[in-house]
Amino acid sequence: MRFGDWPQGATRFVMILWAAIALLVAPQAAFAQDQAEAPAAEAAAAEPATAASDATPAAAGYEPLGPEWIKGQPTPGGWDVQPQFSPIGDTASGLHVGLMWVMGIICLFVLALLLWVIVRYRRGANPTPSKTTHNTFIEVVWTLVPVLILVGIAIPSISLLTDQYQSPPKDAVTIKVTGYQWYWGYGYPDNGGFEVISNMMPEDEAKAKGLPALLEVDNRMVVPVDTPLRIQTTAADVIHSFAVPSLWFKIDAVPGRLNERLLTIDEPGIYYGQCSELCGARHGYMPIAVEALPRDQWEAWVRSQPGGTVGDEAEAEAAAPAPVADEGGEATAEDADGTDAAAETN
Ligand SMILES: [Cu+2]
Repeated sequence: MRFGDWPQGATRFVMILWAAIALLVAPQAAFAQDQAEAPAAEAAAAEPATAASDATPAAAGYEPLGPEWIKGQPTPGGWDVQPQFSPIGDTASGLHVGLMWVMGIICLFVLALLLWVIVRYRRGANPTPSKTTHNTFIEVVWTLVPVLILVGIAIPSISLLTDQYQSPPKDAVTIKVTGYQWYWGYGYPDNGGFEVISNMMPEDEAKAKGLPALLEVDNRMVVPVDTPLRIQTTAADVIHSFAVPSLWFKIDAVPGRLNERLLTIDEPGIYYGQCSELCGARHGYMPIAVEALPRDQWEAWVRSQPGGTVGDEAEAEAAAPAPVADEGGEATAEDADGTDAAAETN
């Protein structure tokens, strides 16, 4: 090969490869998007029948949903993000899949270039190496193309970021989540101000009921489905983090502060999460169980709580002091039996 030949060859190779990648990327990204959306759509389509048979009888009173309603939980051997059940989760997991494709294609492209150089320009095949040091066209290409890729990634990333921190609308249902060592409290200030104390269900009991041990709780955080929820988090002792992977939701619970995020759940079901900030000896034993119910069943649940009110009832009773559920006694007793020392070592 003569001096000056290889840059042209290389340029042609790079151009052809980029054209091929451009052709590949567009349909695959669209395919990935479809895949991400398909399960949710199927589940939604299948929903009404199950909802009618299983959950409607409970509308009059309140029955906790059974294991057949579990939708968000880790699976053995799982390596991908959990299926998503919120609008933000759908967008974010779609972006995640798209980015994995971009990363994969770039890695393969660089690997292919590397292998090509190693084979084609080894000493045996190319005894007189070219002395070329600059090629303006290639330099412009390998500067511009990465810039365009990064801009292409930045646009959906930034819009996702702003969507995630959108303020909840005025009519959103407020739930104040308080992290305690080591259990959760769920306050409903718009519905009479009662607080539900949520401790991990003992393993034997959970297994007997067919519910996931270490994730199930005695009292779930019950919320209405398809309704904007204003989730506010705080903590009573140390920093905790309220995280539910299948709802694409994670926010720190910090003592003395109130963090807030909007959450909307697409489908009725049970969604599990865990405290995700190392908070002491029993950090691994303060799971989160979110139970999303159709609006009428959720209202029935609210009315079954001490001081629970719905809509105008809440305004009428706003002046009255709100009673607080006293299930916390058990957890407080746990605190006393020697775990204070552990808390101090955090
Ligand atoms: Cu915690």
